[in-house]
Amino acid sequence: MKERFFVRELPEHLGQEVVVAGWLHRLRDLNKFGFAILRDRTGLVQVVLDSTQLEQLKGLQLETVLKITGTVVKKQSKDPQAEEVEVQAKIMEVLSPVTDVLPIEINKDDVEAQLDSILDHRVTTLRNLKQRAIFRVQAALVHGYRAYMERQGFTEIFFPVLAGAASEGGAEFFKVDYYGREAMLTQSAQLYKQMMVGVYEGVYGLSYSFRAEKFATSRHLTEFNQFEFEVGFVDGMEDIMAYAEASLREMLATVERENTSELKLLNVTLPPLGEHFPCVRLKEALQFYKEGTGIDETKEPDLSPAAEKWLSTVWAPHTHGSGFVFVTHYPTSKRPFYTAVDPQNSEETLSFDLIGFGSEIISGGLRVHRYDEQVARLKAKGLNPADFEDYLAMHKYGIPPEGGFGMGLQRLTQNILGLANIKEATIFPRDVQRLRP
Ligand code: AMO
Repeated sequence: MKERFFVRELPEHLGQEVVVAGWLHRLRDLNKFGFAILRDRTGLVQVVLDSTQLEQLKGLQLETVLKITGTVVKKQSKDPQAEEVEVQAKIMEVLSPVTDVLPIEINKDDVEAQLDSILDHRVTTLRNLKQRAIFRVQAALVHGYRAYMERQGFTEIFFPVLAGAASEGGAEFFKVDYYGREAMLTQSAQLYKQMMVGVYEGVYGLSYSFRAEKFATSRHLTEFNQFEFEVGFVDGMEDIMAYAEASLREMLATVERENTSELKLLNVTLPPLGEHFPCVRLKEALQFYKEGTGIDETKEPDLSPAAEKWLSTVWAPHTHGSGFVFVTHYPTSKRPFYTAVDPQNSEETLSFDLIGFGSEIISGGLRVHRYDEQVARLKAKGLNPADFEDYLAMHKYGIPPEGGFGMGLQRLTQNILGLANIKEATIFPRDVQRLRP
């Protein structure tokens, strides 16, 4: 629509005739005249309608799509959600009449319904201003990530989703019948991003990851995205953690820059970053947790959700002014076959998680880059090296010492916006029960 103006631009056009177009968000019919609140992708504006225009809307429901030609004037009656100006309508065109009442109201501050109903009606509930703001923030995270990685001179890669071997081990994968052969949906882009280190040295991309999780939790999806990263010629795990921290800082700065109005609408203050993210070994982290809370999980091979929460929302902010903490040296038994083992202690790996504002958002580490060692590690994990022939080709024909990380897109969005359930941070979530819309 060539001549269209966006709601956000209207204050600059006071006194002018403009064309605005959008959805009928609210309507107040006062008989002789009325107020329509029109919503476009930039905001809400009040449109003053005369009785003929109100007549045109008879029998039509909210969300009817309208095109209005009118004059921008200073606003008389105040709607706190709308702009300073309003439009005095001259001509109103109904572009798409809606005759059915919306299943769930979307024009209040919040959508007042259970999460499952909100998700069932995602097509319309996402039109609510707060709901749609979540995914503007998510998009800005992607912009920030890409900008950071491009500046480092790394190459963006698009990874396959159908694969012949599982990367993360365990039983959490979906099988697919592929012309009579068994294939699976990738659990991550792990194997592919590593292979590409042998070509481009540094690669990144946004992957689709599938996990056949057995239970629905507030932090797990069966389909999600990861910011993937892998780089060669590193001196150690610390190099990779530095990339993780720097990229995350840029992503959050991008959100602050691009999403001022969304953050305000969602009433969100981003987590404090501190000067640098603290870094502790798993054993130390569990010890701190015990000392801080009296809960003894020091024998555990991993952090519990409660420990992750305490570390990132209590311990790290108080000791380092940061909502983020790196936890390193996870047990060899708990990390996948590609993870490098600590030469000082074969029970531990050179791997890390970044816990950020409530729970784990990044997993990464140094990888095994020598052929013989990788074959031995596969065998030790009970896997058959023959199933990993393509993967092992990169080791056989030379890759440098390397490592990388994966950062969950939806998990990160959930945590920084303080959303109770990861599904709120997923545009069309898939979980144990949900496969629609
Ligand atoms: P991992 O399995 O820890 O590591 O996943 C990395 C990050 O992805 C997110 N995540 C999830 N988000 C939603 N639902 C899930 N079921 C889910 N599982 C994981 C989390 C997590 O930190 N290949 C390695 C990464 C690497 O070492 O490069 C991997 O997949 O934010």
